[in-house]
Amino acid sequence: MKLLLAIVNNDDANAVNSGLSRAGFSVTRIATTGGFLMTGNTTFLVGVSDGDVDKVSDIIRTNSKKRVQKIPFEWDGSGTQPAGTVTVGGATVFVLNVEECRHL
Ligand code: 2BA
Repeated sequence: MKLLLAIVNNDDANAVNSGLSRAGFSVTRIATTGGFLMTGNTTFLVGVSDGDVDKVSDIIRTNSKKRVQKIPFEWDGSGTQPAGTVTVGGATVFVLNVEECRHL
């Protein structure tokens, strides 16, 4: 079994939630905050069998967009995109091994 921690843009969260629920996956969503932009995002916890990891990833990918956002503070980082901006998303997904899941 795996636990997916998926960090998603708030603007995509309802679409991701609906996509996962319609496909029969149980999800928990947590209101979180990105440490760099210091703005809200949504983290989904999704416990699934090993064989469903790709299916869940596909649903998250399909419903998550890339966005260019302004950095709300002075930043001297270099890059190929407009100064003072970063590309956020689609989604950042961590896949963790789960020893056991108990519904008590
Ligand atoms: P934030 O921390 O607010 O980061 C927003 C975007 O800013 C990131 O987009 C990335 O493009 C850029 N960024 C983040 N840290 C940076 C840094 N130290 N220097 C330069 N640019 C930086 P994403 O990579 O798509 O990440 C979106 C959100 O996902 C992040 O929001 C954070 O909440 C989470 N995240 C991403 N990678 C993570 C990681 N390795 N560990 C924990 N959370 C992560």
